[in-house]
Amino acid sequence: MARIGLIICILVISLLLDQTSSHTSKLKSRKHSKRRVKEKDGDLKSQVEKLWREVNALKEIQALQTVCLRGTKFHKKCYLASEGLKHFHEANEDCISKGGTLVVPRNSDETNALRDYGKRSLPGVNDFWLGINDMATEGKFLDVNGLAVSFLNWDRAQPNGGKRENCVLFSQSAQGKWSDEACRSSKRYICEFTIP
Ligand SMILES: [Ca+2]
Repeated sequence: MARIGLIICILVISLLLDQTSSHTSKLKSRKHSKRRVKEKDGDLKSQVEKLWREVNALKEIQALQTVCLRGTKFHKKCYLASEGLKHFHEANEDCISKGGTLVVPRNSDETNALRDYGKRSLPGVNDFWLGINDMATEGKFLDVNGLAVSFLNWDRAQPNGGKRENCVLFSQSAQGKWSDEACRSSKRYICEFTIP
């Protein structure tokens, strides 16, 4: 009887051990599959993020194409004239919200392109804002990105407004020459968009 008891006891212990080990291996495989699911989730997430980036890049290209079609294209830039009058800051913000900046002619070719486009898109308008100002330091004219402007095209006796006039206008009657003006004046403007 004692032997049978011993055998039963050994059987029970071995059964228990077997169950425990199978439970552990089940847990292990569950952990593995959880990890696999996590990895799959990560892959999907990065794929979705990549697709979003591509969609946004396409949206930007499409927006730029729309701007170039509505406005005009010159070399690696597109120009788009404003609908209404705005203070310098509002005009600047409007251009930024469209993905561009207030226009800055960098040479005489761009000046001529702007004269032509200005006459066509803003008929009867003599002057419009450029993305140039000396708000930070009087007499030191910077573009809207805060960089010094190397091409300067001042009209005779300009700039002459000192601290009262810190923003710059493009003048059609002065053949595209510049003058300084109070930034709070309401003027038409042209936004510039760089083609990547
Ligand atoms: Ca000034």
